[in-house]
Amino acid sequence: MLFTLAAAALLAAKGASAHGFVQYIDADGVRYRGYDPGFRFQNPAPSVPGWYADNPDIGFVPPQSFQDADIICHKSSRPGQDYVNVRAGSNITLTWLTWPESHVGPIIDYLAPCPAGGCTDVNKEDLKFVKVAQQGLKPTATSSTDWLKAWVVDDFIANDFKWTFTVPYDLKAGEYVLRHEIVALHGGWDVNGAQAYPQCINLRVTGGGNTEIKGGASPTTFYNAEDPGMHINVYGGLTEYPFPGPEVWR
Ligand SMILES: *[C@@H]1O[C@H](CO)[C@@H](O)[C@H](O)[C@H]1NC(C)=O
Ligand SMILES: [Cu+2]
Repeated sequence: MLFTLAAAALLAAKGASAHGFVQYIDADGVRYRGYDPGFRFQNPAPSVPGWYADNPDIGFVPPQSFQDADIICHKSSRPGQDYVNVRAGSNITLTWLTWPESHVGPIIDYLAPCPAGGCTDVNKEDLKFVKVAQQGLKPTATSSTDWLKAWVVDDFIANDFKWTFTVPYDLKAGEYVLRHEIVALHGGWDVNGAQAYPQCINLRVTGGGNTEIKGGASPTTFYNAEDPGMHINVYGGLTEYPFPGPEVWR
């Protein structure tokens, strides 16, 4: 009974806000689960590579929290207790539950190496991420493109909420945290209107080369409410987008 009520409440929240989280991760032919906010009603909760977040409303991290630990891997996050096994150079497909079409903005991927003990009990504040990939406006966007069609989020929705991340082919084998994030900018005309949806996933990378990730930083240093890529009006025929956060690694 309790489970049923709680699950129904969560479903209602999902329907009302229709935001998303990464539900599935596919890598080298194996499907893994992300952290589903509904796992809070399961005892024991499934052990998954996706990081726990206190996110029952499937919401976002606001600019007021951009310098707080919540921006690292979403609200009150804790490490995932499993890994996605993936070969260096492989594609990982991240499938979100859903995504609202109005929530245009960049889709960004970061990687941080975990210490010798792996990622499952890492202190998130110690993780140093580099930006590995970012996409925002479609290359075809012009000043007359409808704002809903100008962003890669439109392709992501058309592709059933799937996004591909390619593990660098020469990345040294080991354990990493993938920080995959969509920043929704439909409210970005207002200074605290941007919405960050970070999702963290533990990876165990095999094969690979000798390239180590160096020079990363904590996500608490990445963004400010006033960044031109955060405080931005997306309704005005944009042809260029100033990405927030660090430069893409190498
Ligand atoms: C990996 O994804 C990229 C970008 O989506 C694509 O160009 C490439 O063909 C994919 N590689 C494989 C092996 O599927
Ligand atoms: Cu929203």
